[in-house]
Amino acid sequence: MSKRVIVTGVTGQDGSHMVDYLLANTDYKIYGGVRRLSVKNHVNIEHINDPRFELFDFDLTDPHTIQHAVAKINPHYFINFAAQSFVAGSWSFPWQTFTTDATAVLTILETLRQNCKYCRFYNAGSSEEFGDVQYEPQDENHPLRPRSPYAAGKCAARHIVKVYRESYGLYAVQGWLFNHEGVRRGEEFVTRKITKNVARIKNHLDTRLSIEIFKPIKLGNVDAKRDWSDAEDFMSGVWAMLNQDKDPKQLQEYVLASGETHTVKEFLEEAFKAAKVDIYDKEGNIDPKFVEVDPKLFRPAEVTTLTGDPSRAKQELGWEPKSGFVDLVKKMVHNDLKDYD
Ligand code: NAP
Ligand code: G4F
Repeated sequence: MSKRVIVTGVTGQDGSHMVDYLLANTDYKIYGGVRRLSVKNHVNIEHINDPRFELFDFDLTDPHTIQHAVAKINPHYFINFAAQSFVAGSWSFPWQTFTTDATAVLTILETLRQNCKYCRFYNAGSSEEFGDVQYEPQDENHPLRPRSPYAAGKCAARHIVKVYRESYGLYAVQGWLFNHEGVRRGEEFVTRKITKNVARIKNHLDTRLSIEIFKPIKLGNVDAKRDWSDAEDFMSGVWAMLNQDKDPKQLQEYVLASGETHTVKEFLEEAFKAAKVDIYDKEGNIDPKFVEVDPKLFRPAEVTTLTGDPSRAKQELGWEPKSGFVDLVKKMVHNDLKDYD
């Protein structure tokens, strides 16, 4: 009989890509956890029409849904991509963020320990855990120095995952994934916010009188640096972390990243270039009619720079990202331009 995999967060970016990856690369049955919302948002999984994929009711804030799912499905793998994933929002909803990103992970671990001890568990860790970074690039030995309620929640989850691995021999790991983006990225994250707005401005310039005023893109800290990759490339790395041929107590957790860092401003410039929109004035500066810096979008505490060192994942898992920064920006811009075809 084929194995059973629970994937949570399937309406989001990573969960939906993981379902695609597993359907293409295994013959396993995939159970996707979805919560009830007043407006259904299944756009990222609408394309899937496969009897090996089934949805179930799941909410990280309701322990009964976790216990019920594990009892009913008896999974071989549990991949937890569900979370309050927006760093900026974690200052507005700190309790909800900590409950979903940390306490719920403990609920999953304890449910697996009591009922399904041989299930392999992956929790979605983040480069945000490194936060106020001490050296570049960050590798698996970098200390945890969180700067937001979101990052503190992910650090707490990391500690409890380790405790369950070491105390009970559970196969439980949490990778450090650096920023990964794509055409399913939520519109509040900076990359998608930029590509959506670049497409809007390009359409405006192509279809209306050039003297007509359009709204600029409003951004916060454009000097922040991130290590951006294509989300689709990360799925095989996560799956490899879940399939290490090791005793649980010897398991390794890995950094997945490109090893390259760019400012938000560089992403912005590359995006306008991909749309063939000239944003510079005669002095070579970005014309403020295209971009405005809004102090309201600055965070109470910022992670100013992140660069990952993926060399251990390359050596030990044979994993490396396939596409680069410019290809990622082009892919996202060209996808958002299609809204205006
Ligand atoms: P995302 O697009 O925001 O997806 C988050 C998913 O979690 C959505 O499906 C959301 O469901 C679900 N969710 C939120 N609260 C829930 C709850 N209470 N119960 C059940 N489901 C809930 O995030 P992503 O970019 O795919 O990220 C996936 C995971 O990786 C997250 O844990 C994130 O923190 C982590 N991560 C992401 C990155 C990155 O660059 N993308 C990097 C490092 C770590 P709804 O659709 O119902 O809201
Ligand atoms: O796109 P962001 O909101 O992503 P952030 O905060 O790096 O978090 C993402 O990556 C983490 C991994 O490192 C994940 F754990 C997390 O779940 C999420 O996927 O912001 C990126 C940078 C920040 O420095 C932010 O201050 O862009 C800066 N920024 C500048 N203007 C903006 C904006 N961010 C957003 N969202 N919106 C702006 O207008």
